[in-house]
Amino acid sequence: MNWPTAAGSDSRPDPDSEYWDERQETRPPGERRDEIIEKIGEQVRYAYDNSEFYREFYSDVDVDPRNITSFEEFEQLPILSSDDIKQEQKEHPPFGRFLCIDEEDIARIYGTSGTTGRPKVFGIGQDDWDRIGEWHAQILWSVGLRPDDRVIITSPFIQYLGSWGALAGVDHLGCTTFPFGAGMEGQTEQAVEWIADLQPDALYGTPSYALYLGETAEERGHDPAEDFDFKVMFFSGEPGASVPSTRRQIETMFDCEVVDQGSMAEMTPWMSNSGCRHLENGMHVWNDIVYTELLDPDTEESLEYGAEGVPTYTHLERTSQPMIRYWSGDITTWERHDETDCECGRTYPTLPKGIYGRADDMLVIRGKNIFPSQIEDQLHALDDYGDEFRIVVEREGALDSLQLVVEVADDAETGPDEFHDLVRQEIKSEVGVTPDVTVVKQGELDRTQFKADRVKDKRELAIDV
Ligand code: 8LE
Repeated sequence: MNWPTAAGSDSRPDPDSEYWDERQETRPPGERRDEIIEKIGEQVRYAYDNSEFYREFYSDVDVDPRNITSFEEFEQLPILSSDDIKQEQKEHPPFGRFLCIDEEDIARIYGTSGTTGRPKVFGIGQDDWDRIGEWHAQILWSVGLRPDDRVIITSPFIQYLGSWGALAGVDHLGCTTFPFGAGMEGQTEQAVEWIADLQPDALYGTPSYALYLGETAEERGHDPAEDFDFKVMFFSGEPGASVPSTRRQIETMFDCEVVDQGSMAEMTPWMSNSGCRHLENGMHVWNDIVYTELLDPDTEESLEYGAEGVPTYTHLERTSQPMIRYWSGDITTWERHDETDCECGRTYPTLPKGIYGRADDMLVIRGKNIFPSQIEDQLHALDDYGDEFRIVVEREGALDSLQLVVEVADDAETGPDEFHDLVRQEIKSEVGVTPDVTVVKQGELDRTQFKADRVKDKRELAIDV
């Protein structure tokens, strides 16, 4: 087998074709697994031969990292965590000894975009970047994009790999790209006018930004459905596009298809989790592009279809900074392709509810496990919801309290008291804990131009909301 595959092909299918590569996308899963394990073998051997980090990391394993031939052997390799990356990059700055190419051969440097702690650094070689563009183009084809489409990218062009990864795919597919960005003062108002003038066919961003954009458009007298006329919006970065009521709200507000995508920046090509134009909700797992396991959060054992666990990712053709068995810390469930009600005919597993949270975002309040995305789902389903909320968790004596600050819509038909009681009741029936609810006017809470940050857990942090 040729490993890695040659990058740089410009060939594209016929625009009427459903598939970029029909054989690859629709083959029997068993056949695909044979290819995946071969690629895993090559990837692990390559990392072992070229990275001092992996040689050290695998020094105690009972299998030969230069000759992995089965999934059973592969599953004996240790799990790599985000802390391992941070520690390694601290000790061997800036890239860590994951880097398997010479520093001078790095074509692009990206990083994590968080504001606290040492950022993680990603060095990507040109071949890897070219392959990322091709894979993203292939996946965007399944989303319904075609070369004659015009696509606006409305997430920040910072170190964030979401924007750049989307751009790489859209460029490779041959669309007209409009890398607009986000995050500057006044940029959302400008985005509204640019979109109304230029009429892009598709938009990429975060779901919370889409709602903010739609709200801003309405404030400026536009109807986003009529005046923008998007065919499809594709999202990554946070839950939302697979939170049923949020998804419906975006679909209705913009009258277009919504597609959820995204794994993690480390795992770029991060579009390897992606909905397609036929999927009702959730994402297919393109596991011959990035191999994905679902592991038990406690035992790290591999889980069957139907179970809930942590997606753990392995690059299959990465020469610059490969990640092998990388623990995402996210929570999801998965199912076999033929259990999914999707007409597309692809034979990948599916995450029917998307990624609904990070294990460390899960709030445990009075013994109940609560994901912020569950609360989001309930609120978006209320007609008079004003589109933004905050969660505050506090310890009062021995008991934890769940406090919600919720906006009521300007044109609400219910009064604030009635809305308050409705929110209390709906949330209690969903999560089993009665929240203290504060109702505020629409627009009172800050909107995000990037990823929403809606939770303050004051049990751990003594900070003001
Ligand atoms: C639910 C995938 C990308 C580049 O958009 C991104 O956000 O990468 P990043 O900044 O490394 O953040 C990764 C984390 O964002 C994931 O671990 C997960 O918690 C969250 N995330 C990304 N996409 C989704 C998501 N959560 N649904 C998604 N579609």
